[in-house]
Amino acid sequence: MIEWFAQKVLGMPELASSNGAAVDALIVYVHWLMLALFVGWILYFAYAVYRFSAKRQPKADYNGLKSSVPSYVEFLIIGIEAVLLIFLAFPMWARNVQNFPAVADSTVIQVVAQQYAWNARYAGPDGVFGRQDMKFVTADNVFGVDPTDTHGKDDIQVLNEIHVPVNKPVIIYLSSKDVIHSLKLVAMRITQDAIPGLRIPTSFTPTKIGRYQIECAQLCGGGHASMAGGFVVVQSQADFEKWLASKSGAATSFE
Ligand SMILES: [Cu+2]
Repeated sequence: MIEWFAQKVLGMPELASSNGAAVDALIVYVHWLMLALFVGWILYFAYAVYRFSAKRQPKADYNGLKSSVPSYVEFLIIGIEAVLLIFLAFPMWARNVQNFPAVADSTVIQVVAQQYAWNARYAGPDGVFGRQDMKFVTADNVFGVDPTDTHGKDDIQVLNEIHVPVNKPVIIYLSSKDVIHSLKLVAMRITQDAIPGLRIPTSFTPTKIGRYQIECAQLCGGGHASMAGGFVVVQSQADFEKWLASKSGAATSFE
């Protein structure tokens, strides 16, 4: 019912992650509340037009309404909003934080946003990212990888196309090279700001093979819209490994 309403009535975009169902459910509940309020207000409006027409109330009454029903209704609405916030929104966020996947069970990717593209980096065959430091950051080396560290030699770096295997948690460590960007994966129901100087973890578990657009959700400059040229490609484990192997050694242009 919730899924049907989200897709057919609200026209929500395709959902392709296991973590996204809770997001959609919350959006649906909020819409149901708004629908109830809309109907309630329309009914009240019709009642007021009828009850307080010039024919029925030729003379204004300075005392106004004495009923306390409107106050009860207000408190009821506040109560429903509090329930949505305290029992749905807060626990949803708490689950996201508490159930953050373990690095060992996940596809771990570093993403650095820049004007106007998405850089992504994988640890490569050895499973260890090269050592990084701010002082190594250059236009070519946006991840600041230490060129002398052997762990970094096999790291895989790609632009604007992030591949992940299906049904396995993905951890993205997100940062920015220049200004504030925001990684928005609509199909995964993920939005996370990318902030220079911070490395912020975010995670999702893709459930459907496909190619999904990445958008930048913070106005970041003249080419902001072109950041929608990024894609997350969800593949079978075998296809993902094939892709990763094809990129091996193509990583570090700064060496
Ligand atoms: Cu941006």
